[in-house]
Amino acid sequence: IYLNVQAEDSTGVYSSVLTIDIIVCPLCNYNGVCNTDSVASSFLEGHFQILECDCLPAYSGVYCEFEVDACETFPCSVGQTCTDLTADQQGNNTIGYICGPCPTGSTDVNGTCEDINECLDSTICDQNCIDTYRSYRCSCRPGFRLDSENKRTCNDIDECAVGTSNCEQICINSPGNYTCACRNGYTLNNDYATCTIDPINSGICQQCEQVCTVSNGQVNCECNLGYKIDDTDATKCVDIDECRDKSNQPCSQICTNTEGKYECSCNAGYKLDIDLVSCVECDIYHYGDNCSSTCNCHGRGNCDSVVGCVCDEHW
Ligand SMILES: [Ca+2]
Ligand SMILES: [Ca+2]
Repeated sequence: IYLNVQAEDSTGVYSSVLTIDIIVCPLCNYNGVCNTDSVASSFLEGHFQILECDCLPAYSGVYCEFEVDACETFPCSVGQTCTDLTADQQGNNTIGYICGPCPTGSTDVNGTCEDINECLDSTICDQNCIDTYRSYRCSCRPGFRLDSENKRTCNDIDECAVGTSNCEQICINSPGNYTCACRNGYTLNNDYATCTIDPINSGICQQCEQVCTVSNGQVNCECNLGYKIDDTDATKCVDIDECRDKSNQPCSQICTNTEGKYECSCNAGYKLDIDLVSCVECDIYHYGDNCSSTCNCHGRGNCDSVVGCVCDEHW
């Protein structure tokens, strides 16, 4: 559309043609005002122009026809809810959303949720503290085991009771450790575990297969830890099958008897705990026998502790 003007005087002479520029201010859907300094579209060599809209913060689009979803760009921290304000609620404010409270384990620092280092509180764990994203976990020094109920205190592992000591004759439990000792007539070796008979007794003790105690000149045969006197020959020792009594298993899952000892193992999806008798479930990143395989599901599935990644539908 041109708007041309030409004048004609009384003698019939025409003036030159004057083209009048038309500048249109759009309505901006009542959600903004037109910007007189900025042209959105220009036609007819600039003689017909449509101005751009300056939209209210809650609207976008050339003519402010779209209501902005302020949460679309995920302005809040991970784990925080985002609520998009209505245009009325927002008014002239540039921020059109409200973030919910910071998730557990984080705290608001200048509008973003920052991880809390719970370990700065030295009382939060009994022994060791490991700060993790939005959480923490406690761990224990060698010889201790984390309490499975409160996950905070560390309980001594009784190596003598669970049979994981390497003591030959006598085991004495202590907090975080254990010590070995020997029967009367024996001396503890430099390995602090095995025993050697005193030379004075070695002569009269030859009949005993393992341990020999002498009192009032009377020889008594006994056995090392993990062995018992043979029913048919009181000088001999036989291995105790710790796994045989099904009602009183030393292992929480799988028990394998060995000569003088026994070994515990776990079903797939579990690994042997540091006490060497209990089994703990694999963490969320590991699976399989003894949790030795690592899941890498690329965010498209969950790690099953037995079989590994279980993919989401369509993956
Ligand atoms: Ca101990
Ligand atoms: Ca055994």
